[in-house]
Amino acid sequence: MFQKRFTLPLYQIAALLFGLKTYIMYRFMFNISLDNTMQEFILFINAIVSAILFFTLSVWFKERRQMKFIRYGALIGTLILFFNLVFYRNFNDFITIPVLFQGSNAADLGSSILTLIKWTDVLLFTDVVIIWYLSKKHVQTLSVQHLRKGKIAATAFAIALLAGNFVLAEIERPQLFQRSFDREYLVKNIGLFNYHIYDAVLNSKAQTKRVFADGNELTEIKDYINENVKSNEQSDLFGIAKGKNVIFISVESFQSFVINNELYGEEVTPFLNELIKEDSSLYFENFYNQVAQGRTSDSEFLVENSLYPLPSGAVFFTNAQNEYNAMPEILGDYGYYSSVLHANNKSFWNRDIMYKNLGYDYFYGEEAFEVTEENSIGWGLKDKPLFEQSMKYLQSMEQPFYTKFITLTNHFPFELDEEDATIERYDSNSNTLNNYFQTIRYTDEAIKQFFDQLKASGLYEDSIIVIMGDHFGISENHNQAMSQYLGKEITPYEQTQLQRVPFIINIPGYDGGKVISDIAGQIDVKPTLLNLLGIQPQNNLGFGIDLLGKQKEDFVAFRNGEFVSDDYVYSSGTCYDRQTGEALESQSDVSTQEKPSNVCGPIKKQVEKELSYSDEIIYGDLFRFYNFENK
Ligand code: GP9
Ligand code: MN
Repeated sequence: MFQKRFTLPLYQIAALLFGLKTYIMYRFMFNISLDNTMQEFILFINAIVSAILFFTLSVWFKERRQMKFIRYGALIGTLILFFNLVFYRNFNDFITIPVLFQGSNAADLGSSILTLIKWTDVLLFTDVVIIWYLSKKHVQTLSVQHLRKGKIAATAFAIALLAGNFVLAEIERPQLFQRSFDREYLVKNIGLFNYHIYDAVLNSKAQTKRVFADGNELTEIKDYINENVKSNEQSDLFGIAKGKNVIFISVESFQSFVINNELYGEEVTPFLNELIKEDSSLYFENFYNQVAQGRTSDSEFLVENSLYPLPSGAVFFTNAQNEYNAMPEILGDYGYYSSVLHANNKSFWNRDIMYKNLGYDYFYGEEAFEVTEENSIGWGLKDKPLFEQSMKYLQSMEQPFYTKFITLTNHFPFELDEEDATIERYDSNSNTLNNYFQTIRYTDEAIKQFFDQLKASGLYEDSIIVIMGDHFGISENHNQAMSQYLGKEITPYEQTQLQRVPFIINIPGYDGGKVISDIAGQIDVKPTLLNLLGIQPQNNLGFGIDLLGKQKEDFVAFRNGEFVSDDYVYSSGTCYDRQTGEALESQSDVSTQEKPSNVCGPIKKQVEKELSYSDEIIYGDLFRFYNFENK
């Protein structure tokens, strides 16, 4: 019936049928958000390209095996799509390998699985039936037998297509592979099958490092911490907030340079400027963010664990299965109910998985909020409605609670509706910086409004409110505009100073408020908060200090090995005097210099040691060998 010269070979038919089906599923059965035509295009081609690559591999087999490869390939591929679809209908997320082995998730699915399958799902197997039939009945006409050259050419062509797909993906979402971001982004850009391969590689890398660790390393690390980091003297404020709720607000891209600063004669953040002056507030003016590629998620990791994030990739993705002894877990042992309120896709930064592992009781993600065209901008729900809509959750929450808000409006590219703008735009060559003042002013107002609501609801008196910037919003690319605004040149020293983010602890009823100038970092948040709450786990392991206690560790380390110490700032290979900003010495590697003037060298060595200890803990999943006693 089939004339060889009129028909495509089966592997090409299969690639087209299967590729189109995959695209149709992405588009109409999964709920993948597409923001522009480029994304739409990438979604379409990644479906087709993956199918072409896979089915092209069949040309390496002889006739019968070729047919077998194609029909089983189509069947298994369809089953993978189908399982993902069922999983997606329940969790609104794609399957990841660790999740498959996580009892709770599978059990969740087990009971509801029948309600998640629709009878129309049978149609998903239409192409499999066609391919199966053709592969059995038309072996001769539909198989191909290329010479070696032909096989190589066909495979090379398919690989070139895949490379083209990856290039487009990288253009659409720079650093997609290094930073991982979100499963939806990965699927959207490289397709479900490539995503599964990527996920498998990421996991096996983490697993290999884990397998060779045995916990002996911990003794050395513990000694280091006792000797160099922790101080044993308790702060005067120990327990001052005992039993209070903790409301932690992680403010997106909030940098300290706007605090107590003006734009065209107007305060940028009037509410927060007032708040830090209050007797009930502690404000740390030299508090630095310490994040790496995992951005917001890295800042969360630092805060919850007092461990450093990883040098590459987001630890929320790479080591979400580790054993931790995070703040929500510790607070849980003291009767706290913990939750996160963040109106974004739950799987962003792998939060849905990581939060459970950190001990969070509940995550109010995007679907917990009413998000409309009118009340959202840029990345999603605006900060004012976020807080407004959260009040009902806070009011019905079991107390004491530990609750983390993550704001969104002040996120790059800092978009804001005209009617929400209450300060002028800046005028420079950087639109990013120009917009920034308006969005951070908006967030300042949102926090003010939230404080009013907390007071009106009676929750304020029973809580402490912590406000922290997660990381910078204005990158080095905008240094010219930044230098225009600040009225000074942005040297590497200033660049480091720009890594300061606000850290405010407001303790209603307390009247010893002050501005604290000691250097501090996100790594110090956990011990500081726990001490205020009167909690001091005996054998806690972390690299931060209680900022209100007798200090020990005297530097703030950045992930790239740079640091700020009491006296020096080490940035871009140069050692600066911290007070004057004057360069002290400049050489590519200060640690190799033995001269007495080499003041940054010894600190740099210790910073590197500390970072590598933290990495050892994470890569080796060392806490699984450690017995934490939180009470
Ligand atoms: C997304 C938000 C922003 O949920 O936390 O993440 P970022 O891009 O800042 O890391
Ligand atoms: Mn962020």
